[in-house]
This record gives sequence, structure tokens and C-alpha cells, in this order.
Amino acid sequence: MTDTPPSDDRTTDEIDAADREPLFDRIPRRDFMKAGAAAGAMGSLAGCTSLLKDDDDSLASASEVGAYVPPGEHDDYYAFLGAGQSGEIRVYGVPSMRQLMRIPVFQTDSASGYGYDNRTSEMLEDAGGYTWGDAHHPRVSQTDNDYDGRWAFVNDKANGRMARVDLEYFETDAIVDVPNQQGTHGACCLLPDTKYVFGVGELRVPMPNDGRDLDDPDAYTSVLAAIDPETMNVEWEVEVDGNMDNADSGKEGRWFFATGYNSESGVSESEMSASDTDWVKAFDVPAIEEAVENGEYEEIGGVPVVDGTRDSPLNDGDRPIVRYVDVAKSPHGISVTPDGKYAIASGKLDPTASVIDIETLGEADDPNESIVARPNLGMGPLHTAYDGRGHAYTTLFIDSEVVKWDIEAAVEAYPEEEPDPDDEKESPAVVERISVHYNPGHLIAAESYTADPQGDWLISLNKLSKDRFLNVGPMKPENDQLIYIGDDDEGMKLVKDTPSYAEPHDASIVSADKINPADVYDPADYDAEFVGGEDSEITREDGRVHVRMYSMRNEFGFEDVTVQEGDEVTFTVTNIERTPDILHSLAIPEYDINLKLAPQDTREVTFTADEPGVYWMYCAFFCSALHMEMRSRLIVEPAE
Ligand code: RUQ
Ligand code: CUA
Repeated sequence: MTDTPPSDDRTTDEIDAADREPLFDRIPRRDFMKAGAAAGAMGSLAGCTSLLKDDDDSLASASEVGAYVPPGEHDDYYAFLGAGQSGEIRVYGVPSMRQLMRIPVFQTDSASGYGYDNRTSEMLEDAGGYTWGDAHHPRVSQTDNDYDGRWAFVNDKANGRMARVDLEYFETDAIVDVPNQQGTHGACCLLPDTKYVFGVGELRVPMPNDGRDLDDPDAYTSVLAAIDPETMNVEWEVEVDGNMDNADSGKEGRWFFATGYNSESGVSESEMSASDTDWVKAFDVPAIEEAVENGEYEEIGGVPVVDGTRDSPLNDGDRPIVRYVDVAKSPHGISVTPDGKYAIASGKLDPTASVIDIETLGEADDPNESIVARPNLGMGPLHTAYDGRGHAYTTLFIDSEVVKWDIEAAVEAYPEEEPDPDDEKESPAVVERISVHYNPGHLIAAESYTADPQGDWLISLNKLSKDRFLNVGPMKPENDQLIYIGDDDEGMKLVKDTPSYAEPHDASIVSADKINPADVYDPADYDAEFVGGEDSEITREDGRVHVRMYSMRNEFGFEDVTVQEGDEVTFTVTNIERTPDILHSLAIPEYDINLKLAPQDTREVTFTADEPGVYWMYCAFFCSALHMEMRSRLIVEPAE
């Protein structure tokens, strides 16, 4: 229950102000003044914080900072964005911010035929049969702390799943429904070599969630799941106290970190935000593996579950499997610095970030001793990225800013800087701030998740665009802003606004030369039988018809395919072309059939021919001047 029940006639500014209320004891006065000015004096102008702080200095044209990519030229980077409730990964070129591709993951997609052929529809069905997912954290696999271009993994925060995208074909090729996990939130590879993909459980539920402990929230729990990247099997899980939110890996194969905002184990907003501290959980992976090897687990939902709660005997000795580090308050994002020295957790409901020294973590008796800085950054710190030059960049959701700060300067300023509620100073480690438009969630810098960030581009993924674009109705686009960070003397420069469809979360920006997608399929890479130009045939057996046919400009292997009403029909169709970019498809009206056929690809679909009549099977990709003529008849004869 909130203290002031919302009333229908509050203005947005009043609601914004009420949102800030529980934070007032921690807001430095500077920020409060700014907030007051923004909400009050300029309140009639949507998104007015920009008017307060932007001056020409923080803007740069694309060509000034090398962000202009002329027509026909390629970008330096791929950005993979987890597109939230759209269920997909989006691919941008950076720095142009051109959207290059959308990779459907948790939802069907008619353009790519994803979820329409037998293989992908069975994959979605086997992964729970849900029609959507909430894709947040795309992480590209690494070898030796650098991108190896093999896979991108992404979580489903809605239904507790983890998916793998094959970066040779830019296609989802595996989804695992993670047992004992209701919402898989943070997702990350164990570095340096992607030994596991970790999914962290956000929503605490009874264990197993089969009708027991319904009204006993204390018995709810959340787990960390370790998934083998090759097999996508869940190898083991660790049960913890409190919930978990975001996650990142150390660089040395030992530590894995997850924030959590509900150490209170509450079920209402006020219960969940009651405490001034919550935990970062630091998982000691080799110690967990040893416990699994020694059989110190319980099998739940078909996987070994190790007890990592605070009272667990496995947390008793001198090598606890999970260390609980107290950080302020309801932390959200966490990311490890490129040199692997620190894990930085953002306070969200506290203006500070907590800097954890990873090396001391293994040695200190009290894990809280490993906190080596708590810079005061501003209102609503959410996520942090790195430029490889010792700076951190943190989004401030409430202040609508990205703040740049010096990590070692923050460490030096501590503990003098131990924030107290009356402290009005921003951290001396703060180098600079730039306004973003508006309310940023994630941000990502080029190769920030590797040991060697490139330090030129940063994208701030802003939840609100308010007035930045033409009005398209009540659901506004979000705004992915490109910021140049390559010049410490000149400072951060805002270069581009990019409207985006709801809603990008985390992203990975990878140098273009580390991704090597194929132009055409290699039939050896998949199971379906390749139907060559001579191989078209129709076989019939007991009411089952199997049509094998090729496709090419401008024909299918058969002009007519005749079946009986009630037949179970399977089409296996190959695009036999080798020319890149020449796609065909098999679309069958009124039967809801839609197979995309890229060069050298074979897809299969099975359906029951239950409506007699003539159906024009056609190709939906405009493949040549005779594309309209690329069609054949499916003739379904009425049953006698
Ligand atoms: S989390 S906005 Cu998006 Cu998955 Cu921080
Ligand atoms: Cu093939 Cu159009």
C-alpha cells in the first residue's frame, strides 16, 4: 500500500514528485533543486530537463565525430539489443544507428517465417508454447574475454527461459525452459570462455511451484541457473535468499554477480523497498561445482539444486559458495570493469553506486569489506558501462542523465565519502554529465562487456521520448541515443536520436570484424533433407502426403499438387539458389502456411488439408520480374 493512494486528478508532475518522496532523505540538494525546477517552473513543457542543461556544447553533428556512414558504406559495429516485450533481438549498425535486422526469439514472426515451419514451431512449443517473451539481456559469447561471434544468448524475463541465437545465420536455434525459475532476468556468460550461460531468477516462487506454500512468501525462493552453452541443458542451480535482478560475470572464471532488490522477501512495493540495503550475491562458481560433484544438492524439477541461502552449511566454511554483500538500496544493474577488478552495482533507490573489489572478496572474512567506493552519482542510477580508459558511465533514470565518472578517483575518495543522508555533495569522481531524452534504463558502450572496450560509442536506451519525435499516438517510440565518448577533453557529445519500438533493454556492441554471418545456408548444418532440382517427388501413404520440391526463380518443383480432403500433408521445400539475397517463400493462403526460404535452406511444414478447393501457393519475397508468376496450385479434392 502506498501512503498516498493515487487519485485520478494528479498531474504527471505530482506523480513524479510522489515517486521521489521515499528517496528524499538520500537526494543531494543539488538534484532536488533541479528536480523541483523541472517539475515545477517548466512543468508545462514535456521533458524540459533538456532546456535546463543542454547547451550546444553537448551536441555534435554526425560528421564532426565520425558517425556519418555514407550510403553504401558499412558500420564499424553490430549492436544487439534485447527488445523487451517485443520478444526479439534487434540488430543496429553503429554508429549509423540503422536498424539492420530483427531476430525473432520468443515470438513468431511472419516476415522470417519463424514459428511457421516444423522445426521452429516445435522449438517454441517445446519451450513452453508461450506466444511472447520479454527479451532483456543479449550477451554475445566470448573466448578469452573477447567476442568470438558464435552465439548471442538472451533471457525471457516473463516465462523463465533462455534462448540462443546462432550468429552464423542470425537465427534462434535453441530455447530452454529453465526449471524452478519463473522470470529469468539477468543473463550473462561466465567469462573468460563462456563455460556457462547464467540465468538469474527474479520472481520468487514456492519451490517447486506446484501448489505448495501459496501464502507463505518466506518459503518462496529464486535460483541461479547454469546452462551449458552447447547443449543448452541446465547443469545446476543455486537457491538463494531474496530475489535477483541483473547480473554480470567476473573475467577470471570464478565469480558471478547478481543484484537483488528484495532482500526483505516482501510481496508488496512497500515491503520490498523497506530496507536501506540489499545484497549483491557473489557466486563462487568453482566452489559450487565442487558441491555439485560431491552430491551436496537436492534434485528439484530435474536439476541439481544447491543450497546457497545464508544459513546453508555450504556457506559456513572458509569457502562459502555465495557471498552476500550489503549494498544500498534495491540495486539494479551490475557490471564488472574491463580489467576485472571491480563489480559496480547501481543503487536505483539510492544515489550511489557500490564498487566491490573482486580480489578482496575471496579473502575478506566479511564480504562487506570488499566495498571500496560508493560514489554519489545522482538520482536513480541503473546501469553502468565502460570506455576502457578508467571511466564508468551510469544512467540516471530519474535525472535523465548519463553521468561519467572516474573509477579509481571514486575508490580514492572512499571511505571519506561514506554517504550520509545529509550529504549534499556529488562524488568528486564525477567527470561530467550529459542529458538524455528521457529516463534512460540501460546504456552500453562499444565492447564494454569485454576486457577491451573500444571507448568511442555509447548508446543510451531511453524509456521515454515524450516530445522528441512526431506524435504517433499514445504509445510513443522509445529513444536510443548515440553519444560520442571518444574525446575526454571535448566531453560527451550527443549525436543521434533513434526512435525504437518497445522496448530495448540491454545491448552488446561488437566490432563488425568479430561477427561472420553466412550469405547462404550450408545444408550440412541442418537436419532437413535438401531437395535438389531433380529430386521433387510426391509420396502418398495412408492419408499422408509428402511433397518434396525445390524453389527457384521463378517456379516451384510442381505446378500442381493434388491431395484429398483430410490428408495430412507435409511440404519439404528447398531454395536451391546459391545467389545471396535471393529469397523465396512458400505461402499458402487460408491454410496459414508461411515458409521463408533463404538460399540453400530447406524448411518443412505439416498440416491437414481440411478445406477442399484451389489454393494458390505463391512466393512472398519479391525475387525477380516474374515473381508474381512464381506460383503453383494446391488442389484439395473433396472427400467422397
Ligand atoms: S533491466 S532498465 Cu532492463 Cu533487464 Cu535495467
Ligand atoms: Cu520467389 Cu518471389
